[in-house]
Amino acid sequence: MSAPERDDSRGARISRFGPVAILTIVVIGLAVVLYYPIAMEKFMARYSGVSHVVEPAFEIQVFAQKYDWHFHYAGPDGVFGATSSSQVAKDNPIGLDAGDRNAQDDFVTSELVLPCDINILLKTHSADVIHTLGDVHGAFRVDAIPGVNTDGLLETPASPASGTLRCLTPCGPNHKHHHAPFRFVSETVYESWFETQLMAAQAKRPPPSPQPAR
Ligand SMILES: [Cu+2]
Repeated sequence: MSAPERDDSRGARISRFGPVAILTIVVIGLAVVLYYPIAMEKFMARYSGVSHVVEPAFEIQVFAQKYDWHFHYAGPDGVFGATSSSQVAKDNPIGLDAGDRNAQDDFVTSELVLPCDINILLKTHSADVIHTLGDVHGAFRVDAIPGVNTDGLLETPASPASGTLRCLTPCGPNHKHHHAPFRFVSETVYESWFETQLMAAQAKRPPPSPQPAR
């Protein structure tokens, strides 16, 4: 008995491979549709700057000077008080203007403390030479340049962490001592720390001058 003859006509080929071809096209189409937004986001992050992709939750002003780092928090109002080099003093290293209404709830620290799992914009300034705030692994770095305000976006990890941020640009004979501790903490710990800093800053603030008698 001879084997049944294979039908290689065009119609037979279409009916044999047609469903496979359609399925392949559908799968590729779905992959393109699903991956396109991710690919575009990566492209924008790489070539157009992160500000188009990630919105920071809030800002911290970072002040560098040989060989200190100061972190300026805006307080509950979210508005930074004015600073002026003419007001820089030993107990006011960034020259925060105590007379500015927006400065009343601000505080300044030498340790960077932030909540976990959040994006923060670090606006960086230098009072003398170029410094670079960063971690030794190169996962984060932002330059502090005299006369220029530089933005750095810091994404904190999902879990608590602590360590030391260092100056990554040689900035003078004591460059190796130019570093600052950091802590990434839970929201609860951050709120408690924030409250403590606020109260400490209020306690240090001089009492308002008495109103002249009428
Ligand atoms: Cu430095």
